[in-house]
Amino acid sequence: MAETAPRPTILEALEHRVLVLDGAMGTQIHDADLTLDDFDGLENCSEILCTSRPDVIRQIHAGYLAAGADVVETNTFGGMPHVLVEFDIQDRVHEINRAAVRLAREAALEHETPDRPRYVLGAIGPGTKLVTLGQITFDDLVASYRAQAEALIEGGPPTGFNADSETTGVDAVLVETCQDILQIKAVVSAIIQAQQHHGLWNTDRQVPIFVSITIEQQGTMLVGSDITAAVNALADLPIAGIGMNCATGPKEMTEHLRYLGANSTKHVTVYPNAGLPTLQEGRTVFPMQPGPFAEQVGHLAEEIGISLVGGCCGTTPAHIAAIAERVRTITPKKRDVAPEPGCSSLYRFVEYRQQNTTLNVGERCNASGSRRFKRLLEEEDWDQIVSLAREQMREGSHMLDVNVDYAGRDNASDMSIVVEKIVRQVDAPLMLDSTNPDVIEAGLKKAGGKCVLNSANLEDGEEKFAHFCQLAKTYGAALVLGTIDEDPEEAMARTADRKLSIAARMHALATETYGLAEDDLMFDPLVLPISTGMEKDRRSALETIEGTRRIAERFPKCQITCGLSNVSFGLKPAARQVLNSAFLHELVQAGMTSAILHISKILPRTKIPDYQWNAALNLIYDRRDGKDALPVEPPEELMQEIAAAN
Ligand code: THG
Repeated sequence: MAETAPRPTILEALEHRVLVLDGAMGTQIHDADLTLDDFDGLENCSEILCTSRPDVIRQIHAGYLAAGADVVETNTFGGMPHVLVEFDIQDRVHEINRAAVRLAREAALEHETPDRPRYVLGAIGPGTKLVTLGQITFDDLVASYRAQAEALIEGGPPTGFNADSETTGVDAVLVETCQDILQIKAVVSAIIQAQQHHGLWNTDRQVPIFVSITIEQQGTMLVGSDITAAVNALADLPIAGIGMNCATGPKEMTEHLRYLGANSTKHVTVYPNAGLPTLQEGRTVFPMQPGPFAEQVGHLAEEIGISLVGGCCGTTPAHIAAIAERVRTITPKKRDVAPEPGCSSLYRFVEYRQQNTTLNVGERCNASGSRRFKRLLEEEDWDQIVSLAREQMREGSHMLDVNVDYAGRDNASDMSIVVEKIVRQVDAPLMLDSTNPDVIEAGLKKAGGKCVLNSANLEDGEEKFAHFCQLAKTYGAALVLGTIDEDPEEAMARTADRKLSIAARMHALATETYGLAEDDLMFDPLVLPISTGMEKDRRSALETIEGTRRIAERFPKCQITCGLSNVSFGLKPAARQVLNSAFLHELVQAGMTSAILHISKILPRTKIPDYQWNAALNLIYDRRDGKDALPVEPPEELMQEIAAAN
């Protein structure tokens, strides 16, 4: 007997051809002329048809498969508990989702041949409540999606032809029509948890996750995120594909898809509506006919290198047949993508490497770094906190550090509230700053963009370090790594040597053990004040500069940041301004890429008289003898102060 090749997984199939997804479910259900009885009396609950009229759903799948679809989606768009509860059938989540998987699989099996496998995607829609709009919490969303995901993937994907539709799960999950990045992070977490529950995650039967976002006609997702924010915030999540569906036709998606194709290393997918809807005699009509629709979708697939194409609202088996015909001969284009490293606000992408300047992180939303912020926190004056955040962006910050650590208050709750307020009202990526990972996680559950976590170090050993790395991994965040280790004598590295060696140890742990991307690591060589008058602090600035130089040389792909203002604690404001500015200048020469600072208090070299600049450099480089020291003009208040510290 001739041996048949094994059934390729959906990811293997995507390497060889453009796969065709099915079209709209809603229109097909509508055309079936069903009565309220068919819906078990649950008006507009299309998921119930999986159990009340399985014949109808199976027939719709069959129609798309016959038209040439390689992939069909389960009828489970609203099949999660927090949506089904609206029909009072939340206790039937497992039953309904299993029935949906079975129907799609039965139809797929009927059309599957050894040279043309057919795949089932488990559909998970956006639900009816968005985290970013405060309509549901992140944790409640994870719990709800997890229940649905557990049912969809139960049994794992088929391993061969002749799958058992009763006991196997979907080939992949499709999280679709996403309107909120935070919601996507919740669903992805839920699907991972569901796979861990079933023992599928990190095995050869892991179920791939595809995410499809919806960009409204005005050019952003419902909560305001543009494609740059979405691509960046999802880049580090373990998803196989990212794409677009719904809201518009293919033409309106072109620019967003081009960005996706050029900036995402994942598979790109698309299934547009049949054009922009119009109202005809009180009915919504999608105008694009199969021919032009398929031509545009096919053209996009060729140009951009899209792997999976299909149709959303208003598309029919005729549209899918036309697409199948159009893409039959396309071989998937190999895309060579190297995304620019960066993070994002809820709204847009921000590069880590700014042109001609550091990535400036505003330091003032910090309970121990700003008297004003501390007072506003005590007064719970959230509006003024938002104003302070906004002010820093107006001054030229690119990102905001947020630290609410303050004895006697519920720090996790404060972080949650502050981030929730800032994230929507201020277009700023956030650096969540706390020594307590639970406080940071409270912020992550409110921040749709890609955050930077500040910070992990080895002071309390590798377990706590691991906790920070895992948070970064789970939420797709970047991570500041402070050069401190367990050494009881000298925890915080004071020499360039130790700064580099601790950095190297953290780099290995973060990348090899926890799988973080190199360009998302932001080393902090930790500067201590040089203004204490104590001998042991005199070399702090220069060791930090030298440490920066060595870390930058050794890890050129990583970022480097520091809390700039630390260097001058205790000095008068005018002296701090000069010292901080000169120090930043030297750090940048050494390879520093970012700084946590008060940007409006930084002066360019040209705005500071030479003698002041020299006095600052003498202090920074600990030049005390006449030989090395730069010329400094005698007495003046500012000079006296810098000199006094020297
Ligand atoms: N590394 C990393 N994160 C950090 C630090 C660091 N986060 C906190 C801190 N250090 C950086 N942030 C600040 C914020 C404010 C000041 C210094 C560092 C500061 N504030 C004035 C003061 O204390 O005199 C107060 C000004 C006011 O009240 O308005 O100097 O090193 N990774």
